[in-house]
Amino acid sequence: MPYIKIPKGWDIPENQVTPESDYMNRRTFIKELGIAGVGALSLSQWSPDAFARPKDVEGHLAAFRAKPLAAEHNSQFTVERPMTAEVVAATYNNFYEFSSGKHELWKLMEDFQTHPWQLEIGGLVNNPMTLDVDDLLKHMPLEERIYRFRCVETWAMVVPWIGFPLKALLEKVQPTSDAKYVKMLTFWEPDVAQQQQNPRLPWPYVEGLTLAEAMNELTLLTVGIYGHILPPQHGAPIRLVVPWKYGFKSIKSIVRIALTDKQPRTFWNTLSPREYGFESNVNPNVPHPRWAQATESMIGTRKRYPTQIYNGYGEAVAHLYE
Ligand SMILES: Nc1nc2c(c(=O)[nH]1)N[C@H]1C(S)=C(S)[C@@H](COP(=O)(O)O)O[C@H]1N2
Ligand SMILES: [Mo]
Repeated sequence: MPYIKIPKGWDIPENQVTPESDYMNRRTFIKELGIAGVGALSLSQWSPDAFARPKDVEGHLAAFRAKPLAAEHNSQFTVERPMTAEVVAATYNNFYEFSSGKHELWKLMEDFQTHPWQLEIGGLVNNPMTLDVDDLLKHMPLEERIYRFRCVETWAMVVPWIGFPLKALLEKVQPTSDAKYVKMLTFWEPDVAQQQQNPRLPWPYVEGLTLAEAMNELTLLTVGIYGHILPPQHGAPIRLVVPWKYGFKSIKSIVRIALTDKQPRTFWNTLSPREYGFESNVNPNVPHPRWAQATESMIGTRKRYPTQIYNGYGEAVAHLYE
């Protein structure tokens, strides 16, 4: 059973290799193992729900549902498409620190410790701080927003996040006038996260936004999903959600936020700059070098929709790029 086995190093079943891991297929994976014939999978071979076992997962989710998070539903953010089923979103994830597979992360990460958790905010700010995430949760006004979410690999979902605008936190630390970018880092614990033992990958996972993007009302620091705290596989205890950009910008399990004057080097951009740009706004007219971006497929139902410019959020963000 691939999802209850903790992969050691490069022990990744071929059927779990997805386009975001093609970098490793081509340049490292084949070399490392001396195997041939691992090509890019075509999108039609993906099966977002092929391995999900609702019976096991129900028990897993019940533990989170038992801890609801109080949050005001913000009806300003609605999506015309059906919401993705919780069990589907919780069993189809991307978290490279633990695996390049998607279906087993919920199981693989069940024991990942996310409390207590410190979040440090510093760099070019007047008022740096280190916060306990549980405290932060109590002090920030939490709201629920239903957002479209679009991975660069063309899968998409519609989920209800709980969080607060990143802007609210940035206002507390007060960026200096030199600050131009917001750099964010995930934990680095190779003893816990197996794939972080691979020195060829530029750990820790880093993402970044321009200060204007980070201050946009849509940019959400997220602590919950489907009415409760985030399960580990969704990036507990605190992750970013930037709904108009491809999913890899939405960095999980953040430990540090730093205001900088230079564009940060980010994880996927370092691995493959041609394929994963720093900006990476969702755009149907700019194909990925290896696949089209004109349409997207909803996980769970596989229903296909045309990709929307800025993932449908142009009204709120297009002005940032004029
Ligand atoms: N630290 C970290 N954050 C990450 C990733 C990752 O591998 N590591 N994957 C990204 C990608 S590619 C996507 S599509 C989303 C997936 O979020 P989900 O599993 O909650 O759907 O997380 C993003 N954040
Ligand atoms: Mo992704």
